[in-house]
Amino acid sequence: MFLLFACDGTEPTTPTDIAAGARLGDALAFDAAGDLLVTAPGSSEDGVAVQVQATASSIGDAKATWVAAGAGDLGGDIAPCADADGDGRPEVIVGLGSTSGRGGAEWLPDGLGTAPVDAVRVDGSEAAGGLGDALACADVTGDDRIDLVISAPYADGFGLATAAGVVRVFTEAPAFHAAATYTTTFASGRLGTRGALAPLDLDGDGVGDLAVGAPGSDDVYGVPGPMAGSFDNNNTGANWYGPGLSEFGAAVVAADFDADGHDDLAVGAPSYGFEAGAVVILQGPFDPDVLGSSDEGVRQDGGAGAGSKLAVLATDPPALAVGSDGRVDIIQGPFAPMPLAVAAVAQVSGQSRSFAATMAADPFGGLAVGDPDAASGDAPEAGVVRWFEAGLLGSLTDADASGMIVP
Ligand SMILES: [Ca+2]
Ligand SMILES: [Ca+2]
Ligand SMILES: [Ca+2]
Ligand SMILES: [Ca+2]
Repeated sequence: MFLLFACDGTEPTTPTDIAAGARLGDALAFDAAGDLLVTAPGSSEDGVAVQVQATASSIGDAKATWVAAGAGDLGGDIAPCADADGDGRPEVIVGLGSTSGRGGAEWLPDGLGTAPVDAVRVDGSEAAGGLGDALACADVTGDDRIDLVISAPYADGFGLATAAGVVRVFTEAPAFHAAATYTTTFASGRLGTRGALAPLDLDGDGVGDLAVGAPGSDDVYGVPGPMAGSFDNNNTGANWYGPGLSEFGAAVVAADFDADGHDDLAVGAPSYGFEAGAVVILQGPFDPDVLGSSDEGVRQDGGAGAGSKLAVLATDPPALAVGSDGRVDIIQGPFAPMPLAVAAVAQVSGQSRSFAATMAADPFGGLAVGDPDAASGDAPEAGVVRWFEAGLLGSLTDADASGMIVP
């Protein structure tokens, strides 16, 4: 049973089976139409992904459900694809089993809820590599066609860099062939860990690029497009580094925070400064070969673990949701002209430490917050997703959510 509590207090019910023990909200994303994509791995042999209808003022019915048979440890990311195959209809890509093995991903040409007869499956090639932990759909090959960007943060890099992490690019839907592979030379870098893969235009040349965090080595890399072939941090790209053991790069998002027409970067560093946590905002456009440090950005310190997750709120100007252990800080500019102090405009506290383990911003200025380890009702550890509509201000708790999704 799957219950959705709408803003107006009604409790619509839809016949979706998500068993106790699932981790509802393990991955969240909004599609371009504003609907919420949610995964619930771990309930049984099957993992479940659901598309929930959302508008600016309500979150309501489940529109579509997709069952990953035999993938109870679904465990990967979920992301909308605008239209990679050019047929005018949006798609979805879902990560499979990234937390427990080789991982993989499935591209669903008609989104969730349809028989995946034409689905394209990419399997991880490396034991415990975790392919699918982070996903993005963006053109990074420079041919104006959307590519699949899939990370395997525990895969070995070229040579002997154990668990350096690898980002793979697949191009030309629906056939999809491997077009590019990017890795680092630092063992245990965990390049492309969940939430640390951001398409953007680094240098403002109109060609799509990537920003990728490697929190195990406290690095963020800017990878310039067009991407092709196999390469690593030593032979191309920008590099920003944080203080040692800061986990700089645990989360990376891109947006034009200062409204100057160029993409900027926000980087989470949840162990910055004796584990207080911080977020650093770096102002674009960027030299595609720059080597810089976190000191070049605007830094906002936070509570324990701050910056473990980030989301960009679709407000004008964009605000930033900074996830911590059990809390979200909403910080807002003016970010222009940088550097100016950043002010927190809202703080939302949860009762569970896993509150804000995942976050996704809707297109209307609101925020969905995943709490995948929370108990809900009589279903222990089944997970909860809370949705906060636009206009977050002041000191709030998880009880102030405008809508809630529970198994
Ligand atoms: Ca399509
Ligand atoms: Ca492309
Ligand atoms: Ca570019
Ligand atoms: Ca900017």
